[in-house]
Amino acid sequence: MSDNLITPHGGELVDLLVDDARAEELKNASRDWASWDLTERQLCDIELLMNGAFSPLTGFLGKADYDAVCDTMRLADGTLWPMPIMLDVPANVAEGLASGSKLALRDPEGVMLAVIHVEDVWEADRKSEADKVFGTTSTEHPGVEYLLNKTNPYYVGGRVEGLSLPIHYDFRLLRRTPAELRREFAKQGWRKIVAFQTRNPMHRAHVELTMRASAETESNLLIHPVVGMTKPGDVDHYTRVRAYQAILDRYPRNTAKISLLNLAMRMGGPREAVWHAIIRKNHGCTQLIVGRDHAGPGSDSDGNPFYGPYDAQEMVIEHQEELGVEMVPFKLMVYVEEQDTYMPIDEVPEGIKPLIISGTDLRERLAYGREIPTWFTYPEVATELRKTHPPRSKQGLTIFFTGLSGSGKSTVANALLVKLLEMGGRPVTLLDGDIVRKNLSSELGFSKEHRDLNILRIGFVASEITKNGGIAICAPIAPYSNVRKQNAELISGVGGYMLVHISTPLEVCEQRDRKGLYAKARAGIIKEFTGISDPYEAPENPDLRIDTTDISPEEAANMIVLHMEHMGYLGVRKNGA
Ligand code: PPS
Repeated sequence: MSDNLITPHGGELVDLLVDDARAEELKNASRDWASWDLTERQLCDIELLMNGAFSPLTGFLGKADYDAVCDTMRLADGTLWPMPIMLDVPANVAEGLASGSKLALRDPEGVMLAVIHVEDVWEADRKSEADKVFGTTSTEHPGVEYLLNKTNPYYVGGRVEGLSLPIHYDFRLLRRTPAELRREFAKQGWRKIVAFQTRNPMHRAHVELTMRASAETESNLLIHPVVGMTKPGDVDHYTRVRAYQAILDRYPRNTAKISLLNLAMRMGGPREAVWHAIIRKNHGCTQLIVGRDHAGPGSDSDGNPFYGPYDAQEMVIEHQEELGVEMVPFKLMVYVEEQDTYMPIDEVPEGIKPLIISGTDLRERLAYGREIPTWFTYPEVATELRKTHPPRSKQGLTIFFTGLSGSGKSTVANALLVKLLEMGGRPVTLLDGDIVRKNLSSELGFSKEHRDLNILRIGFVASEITKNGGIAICAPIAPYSNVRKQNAELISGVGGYMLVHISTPLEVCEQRDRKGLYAKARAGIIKEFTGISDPYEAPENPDLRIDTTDISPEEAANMIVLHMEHMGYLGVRKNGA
């Protein structure tokens, strides 16, 4: 790589923030304009637009730029720009806008952050966009999932004037704008800066890799983690940033620094890698590390990856001269026990089997409280991870029963409640169907809409209990699978979730008819009765299925306890106590 490619501290930076007088003027004028509350992703995008991280963009893309970016990875004037940066709005907002309108852009609290001078408003073909930008229309790709299911159908393009950057209260000293970073680099005499992009905790492999990159290129290192939006399910940024801070001492003094980037990733693989290079150049970096599967969205449900492991490297290399950022490519780094060292997989001597711990393996180790070897990560990183990812035996948990009226849900749930209380350890709450309907859902009936609302309320309460380390036992009929799934997703994000189908057949439930409700339902006195005059969608893959026709509540509760133990939710007793 020729040295002249390396321009210290980037090219010209766009700054969309106006001065105080203009801000006041815009604020006053905005009384006559429509307003739009920015979505989580738009908040990230507008910050990076306003502070110049997305230079040369001066606003959200208009139609001509959008088409050109989708088709050619370039703006309409030919400038390399691989990712559409769009202001998506619903039809009711788009209807009131035309070329020449102004739209006030606000944060969730209603604070006006910017104005867009509308040039284009159009309904986008988001499927075609997905195909062109991500190379697939499969919603198993997280970028496509977001585009097709979470963005609004209309796009508004135009120049942006910024009043103020979104406010962050966390890690303020670690958040630097492109201009701030460039100033720091210049002040410290850093001329060559290699950037490391990451959305994951940094383990030994990453530290070794970044040290190698820095040493080989004789550059200073910028650890530049994404703290905006990453792949759903990633470790939260609070945990990650604490872990990054903890490992900074591992680098030779004054050679490396951390700055946080409020980027909303698209997981767009090769195109995203080019985008990352532009963003890093804007932050004053001269090189970018591109490893295996950079910004990769993972694989589809058949296990086929959306991109090849080194597609991103190829794409960046292809545009390297034009980008003005040198790529520092890396193969997968693996641990070679015999030499107690990390090395790129293609340098491992023949006959030696390197060691790797996958993300899934690490999650399992955390979930079961198993050892995390020091060759894999530093103790300070493991400590941070364990704080927010305690073993399952210390996490909260929801045990969600579903089944027909009279199937035995309440009886088994009560038996389980008592068993868990007897065992001690975590607070336990029973949200029984009948009891919930007497308080939390007292105004609801049994229409589909009301039942769904009832189940979502139970799910919300259970998720709060789970988040705070308790056990929630829920025992409603919960006849509809869709809303059960919604609850499962909500709760799994904050702790454990187990679905127990009490599958006692309708004939048995009807024969028992403890409350006399089936007789009334048959006689038409009670309408919309589950199993008789209303549907019940049995879950396809519950964690447990228990038919109480021939077993006692005690036995059923015991089955659940054993399953909890199997899943690691009860922990191991020490010394056989
Ligand atoms: S749902 O569908 O999950 O919201 O139902 P749930 O909150 O569990 O309430 C079910 C209890 O309400 C009584 N009940 C009825 N059940 C089903 N269908 C109709 N139409 C109905 N009307 C009243 C019944 O006692 C249920 O309690 P369990 O314990 O399930 O027998």
